[in-house]
Amino acid sequence: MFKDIKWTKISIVLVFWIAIVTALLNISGNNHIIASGDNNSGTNQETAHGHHHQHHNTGDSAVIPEHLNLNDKPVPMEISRTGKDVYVTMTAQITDIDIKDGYTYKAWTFNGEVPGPLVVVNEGDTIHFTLENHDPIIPHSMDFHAVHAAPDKKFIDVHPNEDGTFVYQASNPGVFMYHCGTGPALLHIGNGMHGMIIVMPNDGYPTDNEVDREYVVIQNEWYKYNDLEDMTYGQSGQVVLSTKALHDGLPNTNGTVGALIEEPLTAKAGEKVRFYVLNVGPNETSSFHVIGTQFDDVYIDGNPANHFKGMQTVLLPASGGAVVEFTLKEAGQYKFVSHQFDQVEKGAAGLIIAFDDKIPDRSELKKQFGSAEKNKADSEGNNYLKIKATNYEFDQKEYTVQAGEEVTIDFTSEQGYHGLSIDEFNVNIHGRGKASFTPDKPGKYKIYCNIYCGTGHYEMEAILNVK
Ligand SMILES: [Cu+2]
Repeated sequence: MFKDIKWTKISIVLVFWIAIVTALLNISGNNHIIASGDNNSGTNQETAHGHHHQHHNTGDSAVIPEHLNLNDKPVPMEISRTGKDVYVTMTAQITDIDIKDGYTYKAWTFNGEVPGPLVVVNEGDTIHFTLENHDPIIPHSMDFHAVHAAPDKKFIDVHPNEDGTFVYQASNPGVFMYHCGTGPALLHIGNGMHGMIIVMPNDGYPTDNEVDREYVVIQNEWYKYNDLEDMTYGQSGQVVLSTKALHDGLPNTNGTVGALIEEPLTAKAGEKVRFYVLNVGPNETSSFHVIGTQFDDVYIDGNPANHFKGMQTVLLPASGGAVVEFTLKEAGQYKFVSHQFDQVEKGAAGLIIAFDDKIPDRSELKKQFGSAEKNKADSEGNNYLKIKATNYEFDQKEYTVQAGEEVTIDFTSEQGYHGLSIDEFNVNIHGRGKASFTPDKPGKYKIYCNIYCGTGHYEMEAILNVK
């Protein structure tokens, strides 16, 4: 009897201490992840959302450990039609987006694009939508503003490495937003999960016959990386305009600073141009305006019934769309902006150029308007090498440069953690970085990974061919 009590006491004390030690280990484990970005500990695997508050306390951007080395190649959206049934498959994935020079955002995306790919259906279509979730730890979902559906049945979470299919009708025409609705929705939208779906009206727009050219323009804003507190209480860092290709051959950009300045839209003077515009927010309104013209016809939210004439600026609430039509009477360069000019300072400007004669090729325009840095890289030609590494290979087997000229290597590990060495030129980059040198003698030199990176490591080689 006495013995039993003693053992019971000892067990209780033991359980107590185990609990305390476990709790302490958990706390220190979390701090470790947050402070260093180390991914050795799995302590936050099961509660990805619950940890966001802790990330802010560090004041720096927090990549979720399981996302650290993830930069998934964009998986194209699939869309096909059988009669009035449209089958759309999209992928939730983690992909790097260069928001501006030197600021790469490990975005939560639909199909590796931010905004996500443009979806176009017709009024009355039935959408069979499948979401494939390639995010290893966080569930995602799809909320189409274009449909009527019970959110608790049709806009529900798709868990990591699973897919979900939902069926609904696009019964009303318009320019609509779609976004991930998984909580906190602000974080998922702010991190990049948004886009446009156009439901084309069965009877068209009354001005269809007047329109010569049409484009899509989307506004979104960016905050500190993955920072719900900044998204909630702070101010946007960048406000940007982007376009998605509505027809083959049109430009398709991400929402990056200067995207539509460096890759301007084009028209001929005197043509009627239509924009399908949308502001996805997540927080700010947009006051959409084209400098130097007026909107002769506007369809608020893209519904032909909401027909307005002669507007200077169209207010787009967060998740608001419109069809706007205008003419650039004189040849020249016209900027379009959000007339909330603090947003212009943050990037909310694009360019459409009206030409009297032939519209130049896109490549021609890029040369003229592309950023100085990108053009510099182009003009440096073969001696400026952008080398990317994925698991156990460099992106090319051989890189060719000219002898006697300075060579710059700009190296990034796109997948895994790799390095780049060329012994003859004392090049030794780890992970990511640049190195410059001038090879005097023509010849073939070995490029190899200088970090032991896994079982394919010993074959991770390429050749620098100096001619
Ligand atoms: Cu999401």
